Parts: sequence; structure tokens; C-alpha cells
Amino acid sequence: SKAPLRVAVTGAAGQIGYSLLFRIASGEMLGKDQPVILQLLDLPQAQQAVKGVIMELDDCAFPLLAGAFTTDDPAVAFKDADVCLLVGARPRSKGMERADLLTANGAIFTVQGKAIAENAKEDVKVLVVGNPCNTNAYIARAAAIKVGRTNPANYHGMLRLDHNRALTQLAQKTGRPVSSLKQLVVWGNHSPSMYADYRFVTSNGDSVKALINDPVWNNDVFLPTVGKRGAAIIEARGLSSAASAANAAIDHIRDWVLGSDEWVTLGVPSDGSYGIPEGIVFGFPCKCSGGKYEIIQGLEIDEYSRGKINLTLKELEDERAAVASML
Ligand code: NAX
Repeated sequence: SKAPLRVAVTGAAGQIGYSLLFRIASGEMLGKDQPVILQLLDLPQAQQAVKGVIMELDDCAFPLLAGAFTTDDPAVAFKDADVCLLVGARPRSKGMERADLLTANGAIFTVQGKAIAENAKEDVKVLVVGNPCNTNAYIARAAAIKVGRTNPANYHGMLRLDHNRALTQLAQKTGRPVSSLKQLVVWGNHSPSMYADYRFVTSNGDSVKALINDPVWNNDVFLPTVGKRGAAIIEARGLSSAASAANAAIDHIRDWVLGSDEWVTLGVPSDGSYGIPEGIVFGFPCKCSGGKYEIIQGLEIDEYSRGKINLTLKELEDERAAVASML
């Protein structure tokens, strides 16, 4: 049987953690034949709660769960990690300005990026879920690059929830099964500025744009619905998206590690593709195989799309400027 892989999860006591950990332990992320060890990180005051979650993990008797521990020390949590899911972040409190949120998270993700680069496996795969996830990933990557050792291409932000949200909107609009929809991409920042782009989407060979054939739906319904979905969930549930966010994190890592023939949206550090400045963590269409990903090249960017991409890029450039002095 396979040797266990080590999966570090931060913010393990939180609501996303509670949806995520059980699915990782049951093999849904890394494969039904792949044992895992869960290395959980949370703040000192949350250690007791994480211990309770580990008791429940124990009580599932998952055949693939080869171990689990909790710590408040990033060096311990990231030791020899193959995959790091950075879920814990500083939430925006009442009256907190956006700049304060960015710097509070900057402090967390510089520490964690450095600790990953010093302690994890050299080919570690890192996915930042905690918001603002693109810029947090950018910060962790910058801190990791200073240390060296790990692969700078492997610091990602999570756009997959936006991708999945958009897929279901398209399925409901066309009446086609979600599994039939291929070639969706969500460009940019995980924020309402994201650009969910269905110009290339097909369903069993049919163009979804042609099937929808409604010139105002994109601007008036689709983009606002996907862009403001997080707020709509909070409004309905009284709590932010958790199970769907955990599901998206599992999808992102599973496709990256185990491969995907279809396009997937990954938030990855730009290599300059599509004119996005190098290093900005941006939603791109990607293909994955052999544990590696590549950005799909050569897609036509029309004037409307360029405008949308520039807006979401501008937001990320502003965030980058706000944290520049910390890096
Ligand atoms: P919770 O508040 O339920 O849990 C967060 C946990 O993180 C807490 O247990 C807290 O103690 C811990 N934590 C805080 N700072 C930490 C640190 N420095 N090191 C380790 N642990 C730390 O939040 P939850 O609902 O689980 O959401 C977690 C994050 O995901 C938030 O930042 C949220 O904004 C973000 N989201 C990102 C999404 C995405 O698509 N990228 C969607 C869902 C979600 O909004």
C-alpha cells in the first residue's frame, strides 16, 4: 500500500475545516487508495476545539487516516507537508478598513509562507482559501521565495468555488447537466470583480453562448449572481459559505494532484500569460497532469473581456501595492 501523504490544514477549528477534514480523511481529495496524515494548525485559544474535531475524526475510523495532530506552531504543522491548505485568516471585524485587513493578513501569511518553505516537502502544493485569498497567496509565495527550496509556482489562491458557482448557473439556464459543461474559466480575483467567462463553454459539442442566446443575461444576471454569491449565502444562512468552499478546495487539489483532462480554473501566480504581470495570483484556465498544471494559452480576449480582466487585475494590483512594504 502507498505511504501516507501529509496534509496541513490551517484554521482547522473553523467552519470550513469542519466540512473539509472529514472528506480529506475519507479519500475524496487524494484518492481512495491514498493514506493521509492530518497536521492541523489553529490559534492557541482554538486548540481545545481542534482536539474535539480530532476525536470525531477518530470516531469515523477512516481506513485512510494514518494520523492526526493539532498545534499552534506553523513549523510543526508544515513539517514535511505534501499539501498545505491555508484556510485560517483574520476576518474583517466591525469598522476595520480594507487596508487594515490586508496588513493583518499580511502578517499571518508572511509567517506561514516562510514556515512552509523552511519545513514542508520541496514540491509542496499550497492552496490559500482564507481571504483575501489571491493576495494572501501572493504574500505567502513572496515569503517562501526568500527562503528558496519550494516551487514558487505551487502557491495558489482558490477560484474554484467561483468556477463551480458559475457552472451551476449555466446548467440551470441551459437545462443541460452540469457534468456536460466544458471550458469555463473565471479570470482574476476571488472577489465580486472576478470575470466568469462562458464564451468558450460547450455542452455535448453545442456552444453554451449560442444556447443561451440572451445578450443581457450575462451582464444583468449571470455575472452579478456569481460575483455576489458569497454575500447571498451569508444573507440566507447567516453564515458564510463553508461546505461549498471545502468542496472547492478538494476539487482544486484533487485535479492538481490526480490530473484533469478538462479545463479548470486555478488561481496561480502569473507567468505573464494574457498580459497579467508576473507573480500576481490570478484565476486562469488550466490543465493538470502528473501533479503539474499549465495555463491554457492562445484564447482570444475580445474588447469586452479585456475590460473585465483589467478591472479585476486593477484590484489585485492595488492589493499588491497595499502590502508591498511588508514583503
Ligand atoms: P471561521 O472563522 O469559522 O474559522 C477560521 C479559523 O481560522 C478559526 O478557527 C481561527 O481560530 C483560525 N485562525 C485565524 N487566524 C489563524 C492563524 N493565524 N493561524 C491558524 N489559524 C487561524 O472561518 P471559515 O468560515 O472557516 O472561513 C475561513 C476563511 O475562508 C475566511 O478567511 C473566509 O473569508 C474564507 N473563504 C474563502 C472562500 C474562497 O472561495 N476562497 C469562500 C469561503 C470563505 O469565505
